[in-house]
Amino acid sequence: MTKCPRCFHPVDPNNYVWMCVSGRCEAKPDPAASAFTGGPVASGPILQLRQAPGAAPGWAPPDGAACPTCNERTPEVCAMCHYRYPEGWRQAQATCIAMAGARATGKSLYIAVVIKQLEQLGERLGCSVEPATQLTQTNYQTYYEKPLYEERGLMQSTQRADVEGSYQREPLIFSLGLWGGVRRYVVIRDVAGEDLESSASQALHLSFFANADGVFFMFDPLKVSEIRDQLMDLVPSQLRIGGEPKTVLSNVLMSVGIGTPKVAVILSKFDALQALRKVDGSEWSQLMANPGAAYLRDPSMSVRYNDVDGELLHQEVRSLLLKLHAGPLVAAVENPTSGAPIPFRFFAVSALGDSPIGENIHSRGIAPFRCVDPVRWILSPVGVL
Ligand SMILES: Nc1nc2c(ncn2[C@@H]2O[C@H](COP(=O)(O)OP(=O)(O)O)[C@@H](O)[C@H]2O)c(=O)[nH]1
Ligand SMILES: [Mg+2]
Ligand SMILES: [Zn+2]
Repeated sequence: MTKCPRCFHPVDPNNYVWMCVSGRCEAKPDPAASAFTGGPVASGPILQLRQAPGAAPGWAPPDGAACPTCNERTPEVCAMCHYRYPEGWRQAQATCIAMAGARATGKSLYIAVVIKQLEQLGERLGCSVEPATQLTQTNYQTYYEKPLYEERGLMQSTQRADVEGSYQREPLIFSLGLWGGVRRYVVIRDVAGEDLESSASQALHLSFFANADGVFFMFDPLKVSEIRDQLMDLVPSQLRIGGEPKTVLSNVLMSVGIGTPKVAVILSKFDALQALRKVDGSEWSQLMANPGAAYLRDPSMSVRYNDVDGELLHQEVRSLLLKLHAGPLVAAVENPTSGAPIPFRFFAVSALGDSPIGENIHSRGIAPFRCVDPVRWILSPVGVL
């Protein structure tokens, strides 16, 4: 069974909904689509067909429902949020990932870079990783790839979802090719940290967290003043600093509710911690010069996700988080207030590999570190990548 790329609800095998997109029929305000998008949406006529009780096994609706008004063939949409499924979506399998974290923790740059890394990994493994829809291709190019890889600059902060034209309303859908005879996709939903820092985090347009397969929670070490102080003369200070990680994690876990996504707690901007190697005589310089540490190696692009390395890294990052005064955060995933255990793992990544200078990336270019690890951890149970 697969999931809707926008609301992440499982696709119901007994319920089919189509929407007229001919443009010739009157579009009316669509409360369901608006609530799940976070802004006003108008939709063409909507048709629904439910399987009748006692229908024969293998029941399927007639192929290609036609709009009763204009008679045009209508595409299938999600029954919950009216998102138009890509072609053949029901027969495919999608792994759905939701980004989380306070403002400026590095979520959007991570997406920009991890997609490139997944493409490279795909090449190495002989499968192609590519945008599954025209909209994903355009949005990825415009908002992620171009600012970073062409203009060599940083990205704009992600706007709140209720701001007209905020790009994260659209999921990023990437095809991973055929695995075990099934078309596989990975869907990534970016969010604005600002939406997660406030009570807006309970809104319907963020309800996808509950149905996600993976939640990537980013923790920014530069938010820790002790680290910023030590780095002062070593790397340019960053212009944007975000909100309280613990508040955001609580809001995210509240949105997850009774859902059971795997939670990757990711120590981002790891290059900044690695730079502490140069601070003479400090505890951090010793930690960052430890030749045996998994957090100083990067085997992430190897043929298979290495679970043993992943477990080692997990333990090491756990102790780094405790040193970064993130004990409450560690406790929140290890002993969740809901009482229901959360499957979680700690990671360390750097999207850029080096500190940016003002609004530009470093002249040495982009050197990602361990970016694909969390994605491979989420995908490993389905045997993909
Ligand atoms: N040193 C370093 N800084 C980073 C890295 N990734 C992001 N940043 C910094 O963090 C800022 C916010 O990144 P962005 O991805 O827009 O954060 P978002 O608000 O969580 O989406 C960027 O402008 C960079 O200055 C990284 O890998 N290394
Ligand atoms: Mg962002
Ligand atoms: Zn949906």
